[in-house]
Amino acid sequence: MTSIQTNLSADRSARLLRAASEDVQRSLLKLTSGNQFADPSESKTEYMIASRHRARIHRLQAGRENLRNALSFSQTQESFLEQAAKALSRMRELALRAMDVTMGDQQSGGDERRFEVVTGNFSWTQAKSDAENRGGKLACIKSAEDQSSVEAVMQGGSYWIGGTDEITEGQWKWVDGEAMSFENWAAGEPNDVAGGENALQIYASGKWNDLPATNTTLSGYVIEFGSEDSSVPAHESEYSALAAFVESLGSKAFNQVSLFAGQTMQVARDEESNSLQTRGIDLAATTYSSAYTPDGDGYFLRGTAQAHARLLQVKGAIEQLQQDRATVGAFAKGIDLADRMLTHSTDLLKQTLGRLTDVNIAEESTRFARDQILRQTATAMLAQANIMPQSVLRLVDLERS
Ligand code: MAN
Ligand code: CA
Repeated sequence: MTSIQTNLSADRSARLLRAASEDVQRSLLKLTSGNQFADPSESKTEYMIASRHRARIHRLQAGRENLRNALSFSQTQESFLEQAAKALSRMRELALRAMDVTMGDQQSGGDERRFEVVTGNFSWTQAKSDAENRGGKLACIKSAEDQSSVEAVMQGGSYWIGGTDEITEGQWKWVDGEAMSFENWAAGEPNDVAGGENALQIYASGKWNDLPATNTTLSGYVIEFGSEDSSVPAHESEYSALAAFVESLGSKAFNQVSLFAGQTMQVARDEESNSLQTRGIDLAATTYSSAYTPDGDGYFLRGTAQAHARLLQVKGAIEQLQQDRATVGAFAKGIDLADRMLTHSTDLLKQTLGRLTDVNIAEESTRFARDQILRQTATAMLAQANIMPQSVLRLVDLERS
């Protein structure tokens, strides 16, 4: 067999083929990854610009996340303040009425207890604050008489009532703090299934069961109005329940951050760490607390003078609340604006990044096709070049033969 030392033509074809194959490879990679810089070394500057853009988009997105949290915070504040506004406006009416009461009304005595059913999907905790929001409380069944009054208003479902042992397991109390003496448990109850049943349910039968306070599948809850003390007039007991409700809002939190403890809020508004700041809302401030704190004997509206003083305090609280709601509203608007600006910047950046990195499919496909043809040609040339010596040999052979 004759060995061929050099074949210049085959060498050149192989080089061409290698180059064309690499181009085809790169085109394919770009087309499948959709990224113009399949290989960082290909275009260092553009690659670096693109990664810087990506990092900035990332930062902007974190900023938007921040703003969105702050927005939820203010929206939660606003929804509680709206409830406070309702309660305070009812408290103003009650204070007015207390100033007005005729001797006859005062002699007609106390605000008799009444039970009613409120239907809806409440957890026990939601039911408790909803009842307070309405100027009542979850029903406290303290006697057989209460038990039949509650059964009389029930409409065949099961409901939450105001008992709980959440503070000390097994020690049942009513929501007004009184220990439970009258009881009407179903057989085997309370059984604290899985250690998680701390709220009181009344079955359609009237019997009681302990249930997880988070359950929202009951028909609703039984609310109690009026006062156990027959000397307490209606406006006094309703005012007292509303006052307790407004006060309780002071301890509300959002993601473990107090909503109304008066601390100033600050949130980054842009990349240069400019920030939006807002004055805190303090529901414990005297402007509010004077409206919801009873006198030394536990009364709010005893006698015309106290009712009059109370009216002024409630008016003060309402004014403060209007200011506070305006503050929250302005803050939320600022956040919304900042969020829109960040979103706009992000969109622009994404477009730029897109232009920079997205494959121009048409261009790349054309290049791909061209490279493929080149490769095929090169392959053909190489094949041709490789058989050349054989043909020469064959000629030689022919000559030999
Ligand atoms: C059953 C009983 C109750 C318990 C509920 C929980 O009815 O075991 O004691 O509270 O299930 O759904
Ligand atoms: Ca139970």
